[in-house]
Amino acid sequence: TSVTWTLLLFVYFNFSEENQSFKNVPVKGLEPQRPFPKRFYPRFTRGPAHIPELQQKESKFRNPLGNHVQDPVKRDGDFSPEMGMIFNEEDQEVRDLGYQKHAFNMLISNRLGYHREVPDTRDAKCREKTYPSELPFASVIICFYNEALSALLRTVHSVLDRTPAHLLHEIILVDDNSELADLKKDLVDYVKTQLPKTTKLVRNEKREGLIRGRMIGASHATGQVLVFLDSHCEVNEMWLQPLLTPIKEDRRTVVCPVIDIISADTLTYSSSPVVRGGFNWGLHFKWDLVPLSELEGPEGATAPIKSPTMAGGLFAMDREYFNELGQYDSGMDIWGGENLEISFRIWMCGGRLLIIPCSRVGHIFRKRRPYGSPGGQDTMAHNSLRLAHVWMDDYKEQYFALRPELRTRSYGNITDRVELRRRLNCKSFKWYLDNIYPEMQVSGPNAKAPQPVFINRAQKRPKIIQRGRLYHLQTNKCLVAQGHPSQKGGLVVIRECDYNDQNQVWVYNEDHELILNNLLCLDVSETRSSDPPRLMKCHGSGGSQQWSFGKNNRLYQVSVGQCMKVADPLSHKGYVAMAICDGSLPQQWHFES
Ligand code: LR7
Ligand code: MN
Repeated sequence: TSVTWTLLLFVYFNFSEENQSFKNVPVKGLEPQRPFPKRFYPRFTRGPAHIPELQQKESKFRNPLGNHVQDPVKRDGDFSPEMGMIFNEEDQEVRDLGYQKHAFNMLISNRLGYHREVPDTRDAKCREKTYPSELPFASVIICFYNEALSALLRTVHSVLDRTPAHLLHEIILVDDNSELADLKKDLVDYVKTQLPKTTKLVRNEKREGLIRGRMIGASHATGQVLVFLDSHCEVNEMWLQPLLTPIKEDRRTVVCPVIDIISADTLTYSSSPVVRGGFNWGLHFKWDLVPLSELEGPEGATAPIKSPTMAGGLFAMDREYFNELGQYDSGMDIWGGENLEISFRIWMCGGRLLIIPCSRVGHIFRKRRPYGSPGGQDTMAHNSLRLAHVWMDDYKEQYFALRPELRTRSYGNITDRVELRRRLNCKSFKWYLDNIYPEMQVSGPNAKAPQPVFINRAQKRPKIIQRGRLYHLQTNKCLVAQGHPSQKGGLVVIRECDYNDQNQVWVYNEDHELILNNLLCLDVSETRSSDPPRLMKCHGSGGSQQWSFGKNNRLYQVSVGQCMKVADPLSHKGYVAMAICDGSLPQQWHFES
């Protein structure tokens, strides 16, 4: 599931050297670059100019944390943790609805508008690279189901804004029978009146899922190369040329950009380290470090990297080759498994799959998948079964060892796919494992492959900005754990300050985390924003554990867009809660070193 993927990604980041570099990258151009008629702003958007606090002074919008805010954290450029601040009930509604329907902060997405600049996350050497002036032209295919309109249109405009016109043959939007009203109406109007004629909108009569959805998109395409994107992406500077070049050289090369991270909570765009795709025997995709042997060579960090698998959503492929290779398995439903299926197929049937470090595309990483399948089926299991039975030979036993209940589960008719494999004269799964993914551990009768050497990246801890007490000005009390400070899920309360008590010592670090007694992080629930803050294991991914100190001594929580206050300053219980920031006394805190 996407949860596992996100987790895997974080697991990776936790031991990667770039651990810190992917956070807090400045986000430029928070306002839409081109004014559109008002009616084309997403339903709930009032645009940045409507944020009252930011209205006072124009310049404060671009950097609301400018001089008037005493945030102890030094920050880069325009990074603005308070972009999600809630000013009224409507904001709250948009935020909550967004998390519910899309699992990311739609309030911020709407405020960003349809155009924004993103930080150029490419290696410096990429900027010196040149690409052939004659390249195959591309059809960009974006399949979506109930996407937030602002995220979808930012995807589209990022492509229009950052792709040379002669390489962009068309954009094909496939609406997978979305139910949301704005997608059914506002989007149709918008495409008709605001987008170039080469942007087409196709609507599925019934929900097909992303796999058949992409096949439908591809059947409408007439470009030489198909480029698939998820509906919540933003392409970076010079993203397409580096993808098209290897395809021009060899049409059986399939390429993926490096997938940068757009935070679901802050919409901040940040750089991903260059990793490559793998999988585990549960048939879940995972990221792997790149073996040293892959990184040697004159081009160094900018050279394409062979990847055993692709994540699935973002890749480019010659259109005729896509058809020759059997498109996708149309017996796969809704979500899951198609990425491993096409990856195995590419390698086993004479193609290759590369990650192109100089091409970067951001993707919103959500914490959960916000939709299910129409009948509630586990489509990942169904699709994985089909993939195992068609492509994995005896190695499907590795999967069944982990999922014995699936051994007897029916998976539909696969004769066409088995026939395809025969017709294309594809190699065995053993060949794939031995040659393309030797580091995969195989248990049981098959021989173990030797472990390749990996880059050793030391873990870097976020720098401490300040250490001290969290002092509540109105009551002269300090924020402490209600129970033991090591108890996960424990609440925080205010108590008499005791300057000798380690259990009252907080650390504030460059990741904006507040850590009590070096143990747990102050955290809020994103799905239940009315819950009081609590102590949780530090997850290092910002959002629910990101806090900032601002104007009027406020302690602002980035992902819920609210401030922490003492619920009832007269009560000895000392409970705290989150509330709309209003600068009132119960919301005033001081970090005392
Ligand atoms: O029924 C559906 N119909 C659709 O049109 C379900 C989804 N979709 C659309 C959806 O709106 C989105 O644009 O299909 C696209 C992908 O769905 P997501 O964004 O819910 O998928 P994901 O990002 O959680 O999951 C990843 O794995 C999927 C497996 O089926 C697909 O291959 C996704 O494209 C893929 N995403 C990426 O590779 C982005 C990087 C993630 C990582 C790591
Ligand atoms: Mn996605």
